[in-house]
Amino acid sequence: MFERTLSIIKPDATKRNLTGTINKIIENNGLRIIAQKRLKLNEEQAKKFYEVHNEKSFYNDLIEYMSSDPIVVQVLEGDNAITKYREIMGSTDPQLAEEGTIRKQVAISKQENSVHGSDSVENATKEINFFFKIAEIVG
Ligand code: IDP
Ligand code: MG
Repeated sequence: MFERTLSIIKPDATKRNLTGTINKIIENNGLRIIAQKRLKLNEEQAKKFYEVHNEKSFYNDLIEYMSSDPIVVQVLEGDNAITKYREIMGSTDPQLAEEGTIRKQVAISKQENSVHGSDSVENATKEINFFFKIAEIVG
């Protein structure tokens, strides 16, 4: 399936000037970056984006972290882009991430894990629309 997915380069990565490094990995794996914007989420926006996790113990920390520094929001396109990007990202916990994945190579911890990628067709559409509304990300 030819798909689009929503990617975020998270604050820990933008702070360490890793946008280019991560983009290189994305492109080397055959995904095309068709839209990209650097922005800073406020607390309310971060809460809305991660509202599915609002019952989790890590939710408050996650909101504080995601609104602490700028992020780079992207739309990626390609064959099976959603699943493919999840594979390129690696496991949520970088200690469990496979060799060659973004998280294995650059992530700091389970929270500061450098990237986000949509996990389903439905959520990809939802997340792309979310960032279109707040920042006119297109693609
Ligand atoms: P995912 O980003 O791999 O899809 P999710 O379970 O959807 O992982 O969690 C969303 C984000 O919340 C993670 O990427 C990470 O930044 C943070 N997170 C998830 N689990 C933990 C945890 O156990 N401790 C701290 N932060 C976590
Ligand atoms: Mg997730």
